[in-house]
Amino acid sequence: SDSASNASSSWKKANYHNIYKDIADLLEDEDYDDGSYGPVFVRLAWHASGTFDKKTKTGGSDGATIRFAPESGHGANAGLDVARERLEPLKKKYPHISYGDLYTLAGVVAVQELGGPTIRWRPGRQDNKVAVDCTPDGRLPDAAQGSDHVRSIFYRMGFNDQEITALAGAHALGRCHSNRSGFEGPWNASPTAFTNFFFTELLNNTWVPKKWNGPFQYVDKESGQFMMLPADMVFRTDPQFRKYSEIYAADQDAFFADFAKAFTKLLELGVQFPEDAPVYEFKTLE
Ligand code: DDH
Repeated sequence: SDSASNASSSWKKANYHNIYKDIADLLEDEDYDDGSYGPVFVRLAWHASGTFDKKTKTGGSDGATIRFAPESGHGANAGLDVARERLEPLKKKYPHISYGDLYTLAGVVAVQELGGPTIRWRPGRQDNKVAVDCTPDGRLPDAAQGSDHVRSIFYRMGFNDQEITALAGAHALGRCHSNRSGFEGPWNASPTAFTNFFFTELLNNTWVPKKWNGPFQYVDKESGQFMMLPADMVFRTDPQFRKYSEIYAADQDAFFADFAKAFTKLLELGVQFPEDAPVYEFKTLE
């Protein structure tokens, strides 16, 4: 129909360079967390995409089902309303961008502006207008579990051990919030900088169980300031994962290159891009 074809080409009318700049302007806020919405934007982009199942070709960022109940209320998505609300004025200002494109682009902007690699990104995701095709709960990883679980979740999306390890390096950014996931604390001392510190902290520290009433997690023995989830620890203890953690801890450029490829793949899982959708490589702001 006419309205369907209008909707499917509306992505052409958005100026993604301008939207990139406007998202970048939303990152800093001295009153929020460690001073940046960047980490929670990256988590939104990942959770919007990481529901993909390659066998049934369901889930992923196409449709932007993460904004609808019941998916928005899944335990793994606790706190992501904060990121969606921060971005909502841009959906009003730029009605031609889809939510799926906006949420994934926000992740790209955050990685780049916080000092990470350039992330290739394409527009053209189509939003579901109503709450259809929400994914079942349980498609995102459970932080309390180990390597078998982590592998089964990411193999379902179509990733291999190298890509899984590279993606896990995003835990250089941000922190756990006891009122969201139940876990608490940042992974390193610079949670608003995209670095390879997830791997250096993971391999160089002595990790001991945190003594508290919350869920089981690790704390670094020396300073007591940094944390690891049980599902993070597999990138140290599992030999196949550890092989890549060692490479990324020693070589930030190798991490950046592999992360950039795996993150683009993640954000594109299951998306039917229009044939004429261009690939953007945005310049960071100065
Ligand atoms: Fe994560 N993550 N994540 N994560 N994640 C949390 C926070 C952040 C797991 C669990 C948690 C990825 C993989 C995994 C980010 C990015 C990515 C929190 C804390 C939990 C729990 C939430 C809260 O309390 O606010 C588990 C388990 C896995 C896994 O691999 C098994 C991946 C692949 C990414 C990615 O972006 C590629 C980011 C960023 C944060 C910090 C959010 C914030 O608000 O700060």
